[in-house]
Amino acid sequence: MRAPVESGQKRPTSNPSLLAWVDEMAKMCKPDRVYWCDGSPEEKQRLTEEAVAGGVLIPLDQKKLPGCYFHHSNPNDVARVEHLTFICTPTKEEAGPTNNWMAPQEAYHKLAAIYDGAMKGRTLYVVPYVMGPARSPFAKVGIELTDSVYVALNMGIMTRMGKVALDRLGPTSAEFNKGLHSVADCNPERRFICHFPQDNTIWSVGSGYGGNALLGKKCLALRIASYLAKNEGWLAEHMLILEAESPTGEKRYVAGAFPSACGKTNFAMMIPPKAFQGWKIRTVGDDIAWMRVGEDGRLWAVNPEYGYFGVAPGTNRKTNPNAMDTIKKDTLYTNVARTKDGDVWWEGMDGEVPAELIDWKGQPWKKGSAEKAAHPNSRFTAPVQNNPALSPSYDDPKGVPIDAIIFGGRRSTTVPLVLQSFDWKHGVYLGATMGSETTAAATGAVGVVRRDPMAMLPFCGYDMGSYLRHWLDMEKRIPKPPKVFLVNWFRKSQDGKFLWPGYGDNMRVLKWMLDRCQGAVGAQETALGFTPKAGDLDVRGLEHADIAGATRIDLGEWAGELESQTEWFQKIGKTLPRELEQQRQDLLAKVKAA
Ligand code: SAT
Ligand code: MN
Repeated sequence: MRAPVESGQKRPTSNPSLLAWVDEMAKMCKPDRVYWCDGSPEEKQRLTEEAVAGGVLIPLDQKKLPGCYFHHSNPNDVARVEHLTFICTPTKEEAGPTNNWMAPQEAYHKLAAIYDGAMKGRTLYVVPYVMGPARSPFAKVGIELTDSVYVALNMGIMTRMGKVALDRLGPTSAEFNKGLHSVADCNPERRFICHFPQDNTIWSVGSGYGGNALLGKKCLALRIASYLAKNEGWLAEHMLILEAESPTGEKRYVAGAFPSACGKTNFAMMIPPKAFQGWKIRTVGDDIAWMRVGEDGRLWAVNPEYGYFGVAPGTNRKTNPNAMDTIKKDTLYTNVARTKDGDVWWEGMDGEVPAELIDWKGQPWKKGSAEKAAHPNSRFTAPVQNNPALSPSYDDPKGVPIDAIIFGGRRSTTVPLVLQSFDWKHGVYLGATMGSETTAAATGAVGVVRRDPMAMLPFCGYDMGSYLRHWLDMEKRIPKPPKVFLVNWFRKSQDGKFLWPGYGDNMRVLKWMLDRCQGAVGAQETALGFTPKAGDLDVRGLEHADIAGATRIDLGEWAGELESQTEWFQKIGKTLPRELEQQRQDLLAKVKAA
């Protein structure tokens, strides 16, 4: 057996648990070199040069886009693969009916055979990282071992990476997430994303893409963290965190769960319309929130991430000007289209469609082509510091206090623009039954409504019924709970037009929700919850909206919606909290009586 060769580098830690594990994994994967990342700017430059030399990254126009590079993934590897994602708990029941399950021993065995020698000829990068502000009691250390320099560079943007993590871990602690990742031969037949919550371990093989490969993100910060959160009494959620500062300087915070590619990044970076002069919206996080009960009895949230892994198509100066500014420098672009002179392009970008492009696969592309130039799930990876609307609180170790929790899906019908729950339990019910039309963020059919509780269906690391029970139980733990709302920016008219303009105009809905938290604005009580009545939403300067259509509750449609939730509740099965089925029945009775 070939011993792994180190690149003459002195190991930057003496932590025995860490060293022993790295050795063991290296012995299995057999890389030519083991390289420990320190997270320094010099290292970033060196790894970038290495990636360019190896054809993994292609430099873009460094005048226009300084520090920006393009990467195209294998065309068979462009999104998360939910059917190949497994929760490997000792029993199938712990993973629950909505997750794929594999027995831990079987998973270790199966993947070990693929890892065996998979890194021959390659470098194994040891990527230490912290999720959360490094000094925060919320923070968690992970170590990702990867044979992809692209992954190492992405992790350098998405997390607090390098020395900071080894310092946080210290010389003796064994408390770190063990993430092993190899692109191996990038064969979808031999692609597995396996989570071992009891071992605080993730094994990912056969994919180099986003949520499959950047193990700090969905794998640790959601799947493993949700399991830890349940045991420790906190919440790890697929939520943006937004700061709203009023003209009088009062800051309030909301957390919002939306499925992948449903506008979380846009909402978190929103620029309010002119009528809301003096309001400032800032981003604390755009994808993940870890929330704990503070000493004051409120729910406090941190963003465990350090960068944005955002969807490129549809991002433009109108939909998200702050994102456009964020991605002007030091950004990695994956699977977008390019111009011949090294600029980037995607569907839905501002201005004229260029006559000729290089498409995401590297092929020549002409305007009018039936094929899309950028992949619909093409992405940018950019550091949070680039965001002109970054909240200074993003790095606050204690987090920010949450006033409102927002659940939202992509629904063409039925679900109104905004609905306030009657109470916490009803709010949990609204989150638990939330549906959304599927997007390109995961492989599979696009546009099909599926139930996606709290936008966590693909990210919950344990049994869904127990997860919903945990949400209900949190009520007892939070003396001053946030108010809970359901929103839908995507409702359409009979002829297929959006009823609500969305984007910056969502400020109008946000303002109503914030005012509701303070009892400062009216609402009408419907069978399903509180909605704004005419005059409650600030619509000064609003054009092209059918407010009545967007906010309407159609009791006939809702009777159907409530009936159809039975199937979903049956799928969750015997661990479904009784209270949630009771909520459904009570609402159905009210809707039928109305
Ligand atoms: O690929 S990721 O899972 O990181 C992005 C997403 O689907 O939300
Ligand atoms: Mn996401």
